[in-house]
Amino acid sequence: MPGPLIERYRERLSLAPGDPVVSLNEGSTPLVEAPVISERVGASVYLKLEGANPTGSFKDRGMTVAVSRAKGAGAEAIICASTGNTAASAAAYAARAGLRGVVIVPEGKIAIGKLAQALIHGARVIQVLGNFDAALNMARVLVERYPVTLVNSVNPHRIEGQKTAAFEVVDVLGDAPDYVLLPVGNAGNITAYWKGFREYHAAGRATRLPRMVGAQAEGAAPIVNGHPVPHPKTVASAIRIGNPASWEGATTARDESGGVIAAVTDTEILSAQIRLANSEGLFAEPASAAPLALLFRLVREGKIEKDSITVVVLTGSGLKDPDAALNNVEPPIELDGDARTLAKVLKL
Ligand code: AN7
Repeated sequence: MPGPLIERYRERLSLAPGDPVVSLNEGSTPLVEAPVISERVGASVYLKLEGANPTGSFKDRGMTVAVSRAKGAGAEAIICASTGNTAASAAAYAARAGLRGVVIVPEGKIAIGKLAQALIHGARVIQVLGNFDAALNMARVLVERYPVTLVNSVNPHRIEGQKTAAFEVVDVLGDAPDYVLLPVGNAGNITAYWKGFREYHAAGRATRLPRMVGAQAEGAAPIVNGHPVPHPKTVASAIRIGNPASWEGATTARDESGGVIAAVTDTEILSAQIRLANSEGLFAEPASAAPLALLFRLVREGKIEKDSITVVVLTGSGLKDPDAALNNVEPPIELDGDARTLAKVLKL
């Protein structure tokens, strides 16, 4: 059984020798073939199921390293600003480490499952009237003056942990794929994947590097537009971010890899979420469907090479945001009758 991510990759991470391992056995997530989508797009598409992490998103990879380091350094409290998943993960790892957890979230703007997670793990949840960007600014100022450790992805240990997803992709496929597609919000993850691929390449574990393809939502696409978005809007609440902290990391990954960062509409995102659920049996949250929507668009535009190997990172579980899914499907059929009525309804 795969154990803590830190035990598998410790020599490539940033921990100090005496740091404890605060872990929920994160990482080692499945890389699943997507036969229906592959057929449709004419490429071999694999899906990295980051929703299979302990708290249901990729954030656990960075959190195990950041919280282990914080604990090793003697911290008593951790804090983050979050659109939801970082909050859920920070709350869980704080609980595991016996640290105080504080999370700042945009009021009314985070998915219900994520809010439930942060609360049940005992974090102090602060809802602010502003958006994510305002919440992050508040957290950054606070940690300059008080003894609290920031565990947003501006904490380099978060990026260190998250780069292990790139290692796993290479470990499973035997080399880097042609394309890696993932959503871009605060831009830590695309920065981390690119770091991971470059490090494995430099160590001779991969013979080549992938093109990094980032998806933003049209109403929250600062990197695509080239300027911050003061009031970001999208159904994909996880990536409703107007001024990403790792902006430069994202454009570096894009430019060095010969990739692209582009925006997709909410309609494309929701339709990709449903296509994924219907055709491959996988339920990802809206932000995670954004790169899939972008893949469909790039294929229509002839921009993905035939027979290429493509990895789409499904960053978070669909169970995080049941409202987004329920708003977008037919309601259940109500039945008042017996098996014969049921057979009729089902047109059997
Ligand atoms: C499911 O939780 O920013 O570009 O505060 O939850 O590294 O920010 C979440 C981001 C993609 C974007 N997919 O990753 C937060 C937060 C999901 C996410 C992203 C997030 P980054």
